[in-house]
Amino acid sequence: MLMGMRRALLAILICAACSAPDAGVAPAGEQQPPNFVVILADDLGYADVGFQGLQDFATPNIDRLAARGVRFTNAYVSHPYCSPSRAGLLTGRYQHRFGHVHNPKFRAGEGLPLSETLLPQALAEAGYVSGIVGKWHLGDAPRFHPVERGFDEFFGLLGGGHDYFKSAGADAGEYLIRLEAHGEPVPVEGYLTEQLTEAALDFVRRRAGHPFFLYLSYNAPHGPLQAPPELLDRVNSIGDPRRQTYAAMVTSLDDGVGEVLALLEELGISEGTMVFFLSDNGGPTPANASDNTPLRATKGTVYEGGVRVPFVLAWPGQLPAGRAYDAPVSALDIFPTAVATAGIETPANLDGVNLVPYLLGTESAPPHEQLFWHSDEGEQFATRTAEHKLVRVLDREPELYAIGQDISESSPVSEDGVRIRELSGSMEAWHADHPPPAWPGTRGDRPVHPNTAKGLGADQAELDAWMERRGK
Ligand SMILES: [Ca+2]
Repeated sequence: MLMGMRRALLAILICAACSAPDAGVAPAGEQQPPNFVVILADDLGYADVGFQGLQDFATPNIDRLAARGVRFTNAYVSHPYCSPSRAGLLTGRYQHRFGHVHNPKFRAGEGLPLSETLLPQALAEAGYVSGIVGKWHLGDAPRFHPVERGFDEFFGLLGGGHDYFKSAGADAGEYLIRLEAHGEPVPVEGYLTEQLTEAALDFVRRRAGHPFFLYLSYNAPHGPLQAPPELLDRVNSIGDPRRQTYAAMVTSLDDGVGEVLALLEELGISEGTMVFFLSDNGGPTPANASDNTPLRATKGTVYEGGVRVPFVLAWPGQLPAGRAYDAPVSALDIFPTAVATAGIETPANLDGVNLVPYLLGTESAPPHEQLFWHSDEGEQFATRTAEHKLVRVLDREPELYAIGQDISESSPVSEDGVRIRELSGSMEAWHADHPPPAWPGTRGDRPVHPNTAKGLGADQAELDAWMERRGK
């Protein structure tokens, strides 16, 4: 086992040293780089998987994935809501760097700026075939379509959510429009989460044998709260009907994870497939009856309940199994982890890092000294180091937490003015050269950031005045 792991690692290291465009496709007889499967839940609560302490229903399949991989106990996404978080995940870059700081409005011509390279585009250099099944939410105009952004196949929904039981014609709204399957409109048939699982299994069956990347982007358990009777029956011990429906939705997602894992096993490619599982943001607890315990607040905020997520990385036979990794990591790390493992030269402009050396112990320092968040719609900034987290919300005093001990952000240590100034300064430096939003947000009455109004033209005095107005 250990020797096998060493041999495989050697092959990866050799591969990682190559930069030829086809370096990832190994000749016959050599170690083939792994497939990548990213399973993304939508609006899943922090406490709503078994390995995070879930009590009132079960997620045996997601837990099985955690047991065969590494569970990150300080894992974050780069934004507290859907589209910007996905933009960060698929580019490996803080989405603020390219103005993707709002959800794109449906049929408004807004989407992930074409300046950016997405993970499937990078993996194509090493011969990977990529498919997305599920929610896109990175622009519904033709130029932003997944197949224009590096994916070879798309089955799913272009918008930010969907009815789980029905669809309507081409003129229908975002949540009722027909799905798209390989370029053709198709209706929702049965229960959408199960339909997406079937499409994912179909992709794997067709593509196995060649290096592939599957982005399985479930829209569950994002609203609307809908589940069929047979799923509701499986969680009928839950008294609250909204929580029961949510539990049924997560149960279907968990079933899907189990079916994907079973197929990888059936095809004999479990050990040749790196599987990531995470949520795109924290639970919007009032909206979908999710549970973020013990975190503070919800989706949409830069408190932990908005940005800290369940996150697993499994690569059986290569990475440790059943382990926890405690240093802060980010969804931004998925891109560089995948491209480095595929043997592709990692672009220099990424904010994420390849996690594999950290998980193998060949790198002992933490992957990130500091992480940052800025949610313009809520006028919020946050940053965290291993020890501290600073939260700045418009018109409120800055809040400093000893986040290593105070995961619930319950007791500010605001007397530490020096540390607040240090972290505020680094946050402002991080934000200073970000471009204005690539399109407007939906909040009409918010104060306008100087860079929003002037492009990159705001000078330091204006930025200082802006920060002053936000409240020290
Ligand atoms: Ca979401």
